[in-house]
Amino acid sequence: MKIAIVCYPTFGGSGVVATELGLELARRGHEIHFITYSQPVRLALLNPNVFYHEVNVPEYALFHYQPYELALSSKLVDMVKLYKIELLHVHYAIPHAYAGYMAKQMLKDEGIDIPMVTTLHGTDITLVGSHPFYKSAVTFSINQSDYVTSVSESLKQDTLKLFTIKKNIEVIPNFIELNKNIKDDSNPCRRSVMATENQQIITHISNFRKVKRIPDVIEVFYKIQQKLDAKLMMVGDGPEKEKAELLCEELGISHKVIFFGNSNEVDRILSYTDLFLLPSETESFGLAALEAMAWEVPVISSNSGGLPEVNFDGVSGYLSNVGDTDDMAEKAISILQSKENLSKFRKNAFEVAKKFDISNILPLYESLYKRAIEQKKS
Ligand code: GMT
Repeated sequence: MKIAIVCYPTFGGSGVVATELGLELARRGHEIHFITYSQPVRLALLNPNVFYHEVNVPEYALFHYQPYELALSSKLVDMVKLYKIELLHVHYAIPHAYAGYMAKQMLKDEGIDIPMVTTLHGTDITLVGSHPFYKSAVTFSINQSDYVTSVSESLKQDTLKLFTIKKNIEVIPNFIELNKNIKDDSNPCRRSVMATENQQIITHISNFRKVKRIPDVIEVFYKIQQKLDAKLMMVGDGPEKEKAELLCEELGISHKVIFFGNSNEVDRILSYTDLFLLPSETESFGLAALEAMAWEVPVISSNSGGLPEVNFDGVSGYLSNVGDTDDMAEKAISILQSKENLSKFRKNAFEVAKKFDISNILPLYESLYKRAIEQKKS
C-alpha cells in the first residue's frame, strides 16, 4: 500500500508513534510518505520505501498567523497525485484531520476519492480539541474521517463524552518494538555516569507540560530518597523544567537529580533504570511508561485516563490517585527496598509490555488500511 502519514515531527508521543508505525510499515514493504513541517526526530530515511516531504509556509507580511493547514492540505493533494498515494493517515486531530479533510475535498474535485484514517492521541481531545475555539472544527473533521482510531479505551470514552461523534471509534493501542532493546555497555552513556553502583535509578520522561505534574515527580523522589539511596533522571524539555530545577534546589536534592533535556539516549537511560514515575493529571495512554516497561522497569503512575490499561496495578507497578505523592512514594519504596520484589515487578512489567509489541499491533493498522482502501474501490 502507498500511505501518507501526517504527524508532529517533534519530541512527543504522537509523533513517535506515527514515525515508528511508518518505519515498520516500510519494513513490511509498504511505501510510506511522511508529510510534515520538519523531519520527524526518529525518522531514519535509509529505507527505499520511506519518503519525507516537507511542508513550507512562506512568510508574508499580511499573515499574522502562518496558514499551516492550507500549506499542508495543498502538499497532501500534490503528493497524493504525484506518488499515487492510496490512503491518508493523520495523527493528532488538530489541525491534521482538518487539513486532511480539505485535501480529500480538493482531490474529490479531481476525481480522486482517497480514504482518511484519523488517530486521536490524547491532548488533541482532552486538552486542546475540546476548547470552544476549536471544538466545531475538531468535531467536524473527526466525523468526516473515513475511519477513526484512539490509542486507548479511555480516550475513546473521553471523545464520545466531549464531542458529538457519529463515527465508530476503533481502539488500537500504542506499541513498542521489544526486540530492539539490547543493553550495550560499550557506549559512553554508562550507568556509572548517572549513579554509583549502590544507588537506585528513578526516571521520568516527558515534555514537561503542566499535565505531567512535574512537581509531583520531584516530591515523590524527595520522599523516596529519604528512605533509600537513589538518583532521579529527568529526561525531556518543556515549560515546567525550570521550575522543577528550582524546586530541587529548594529541597536540597539538586545533587541527586540529573536534567538531561531532550535526549537521544532514552533507551540507554531506561536500560539502567530501576523505577519509572508518571504521576500525570491525565494521560490517554502513557507511551513513556510502556517504553520503560519494555526495558523491564516497573512504573508508579497516577490512575488517570488510559494509564490503567497500560500499567497493571500491583503487577507492572502501582497506580495512585492523582496528586497522592505519599501513596506513590510508599509504593515506590515497597518495590525498591526488596531485591526479590523489584525483580518480580521487573519481570511482570516486561510481560505486560509484550502485549503491546509492534508485531501484535501493526496488523490491526494494516487490516484497517485494507478495509478503508477496499471500501473506496467498491
Ligand atoms: O502531551 C503529551 O504527552 C504529548 C502527546 C503527543 O501527542 O505527543 O501525547 C499523547 O499521545 C501519546 C501517544 O499516543 C500518549 O502516549 C500520551 O499519553 C498522550 N498524552 C496525554 O494524553 C497527556
